[in-house]
Amino acid sequence: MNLTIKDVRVIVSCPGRNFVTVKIVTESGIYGVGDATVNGREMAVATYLQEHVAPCLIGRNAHEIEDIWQYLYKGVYWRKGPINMASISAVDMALWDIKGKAADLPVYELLGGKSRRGVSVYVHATGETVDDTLDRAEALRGQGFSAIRLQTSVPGLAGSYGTLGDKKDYFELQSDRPLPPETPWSTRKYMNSIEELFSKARDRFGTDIQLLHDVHSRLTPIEAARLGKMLEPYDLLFLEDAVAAENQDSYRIIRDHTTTPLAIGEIYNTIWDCKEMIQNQWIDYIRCAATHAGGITNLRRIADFAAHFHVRIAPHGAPDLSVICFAAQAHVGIWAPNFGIQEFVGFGNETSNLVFSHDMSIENGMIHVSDRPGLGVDFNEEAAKDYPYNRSYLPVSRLEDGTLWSW
Ligand code: EZ4
Ligand code: CO
Repeated sequence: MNLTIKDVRVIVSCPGRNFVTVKIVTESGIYGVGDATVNGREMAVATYLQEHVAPCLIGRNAHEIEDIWQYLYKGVYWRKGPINMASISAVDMALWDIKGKAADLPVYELLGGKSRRGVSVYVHATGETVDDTLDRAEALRGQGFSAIRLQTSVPGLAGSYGTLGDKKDYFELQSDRPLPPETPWSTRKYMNSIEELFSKARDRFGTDIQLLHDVHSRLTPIEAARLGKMLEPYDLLFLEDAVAAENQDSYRIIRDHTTTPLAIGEIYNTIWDCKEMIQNQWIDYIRCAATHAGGITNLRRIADFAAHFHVRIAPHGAPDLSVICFAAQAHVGIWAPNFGIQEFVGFGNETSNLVFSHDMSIENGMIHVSDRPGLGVDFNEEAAKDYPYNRSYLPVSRLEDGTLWSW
């Protein structure tokens, strides 16, 4: 079987949301697909792949996943960075897909086989009011989900993080405006309202259900410490992104004050971004995504490193990651001995399913991973042509006096 790479195609499409997809084709006809989407900066990755990465791959043996990974990481000289790492990630996923197809085995078998029956997920309940949010959570419970992230608009701050606004679902573009939308933030209003959401949730659902919350990096370390203490009685599975952590030491401050479990990692690109917080056991879950943290090869390395420090993986599962990323994470998740939980907002909508096809299914809050060779996801290039790229930005956040804040 001749697995020499003969073509590397980079396709940017918008079947609901923008996705950057890589398709690597070998002489044998076997091809693989990967996800390189960096939400709001898609064309930067596409150009990087097309202009700088693709030429280096033509003629290479697709089996040499590790050497190609090292070549694109060390060989670039500049290392790290979201654009570079998303490009490496997509190439890596596509090569694992090819290796699986060539071996006639699903990727999880190549990683070491299944460690569990399925991949447990948590879903999102978001609403404009506490009651609205809890009604949605109840509906999700009815569908068999038992781990639910709760987000409610902060009273007096329309469109605060986590709510959908006028969107039907997560798979619609979050911004169809010419420039980033601006949303307001007030830590005082948030801190004064957040406890009610969780106390009412426990009153209504009891202690069987697992609850989560995403702070989206809005707090300082000492504020996050106070929030963690405030939410301790409600027994969260984890509190996500309490603080933006370019400075990993911030998590030591939170950890010193609260037993609420902590999670972070969706914007991290390498193990270097989270090394100190993992080895010092300041966090409980590392949330790196296959698309942003170096593909299957590097997600596996992060998982293995974290396992030594009681840190479990809980990969990012946002709608701006394509189903290819989701499948890659499902293969890692069903294998990783220290898998924790997978974020899940659905496999897409009618439009995105025309472009990405897969046979994963969900039952009782657990994903059944595809047994097809490779990743088990396909990308329909013809269908993608009907959905051209549509520039879209993530929102920015400002304090009520106009100061730019973390979104
Ligand atoms: O805001 O993926 O946990 N999920 C999240 C996401 C992120 C987006 C950014 O592109 O925080 O909704
Ligand atoms: Co998040």
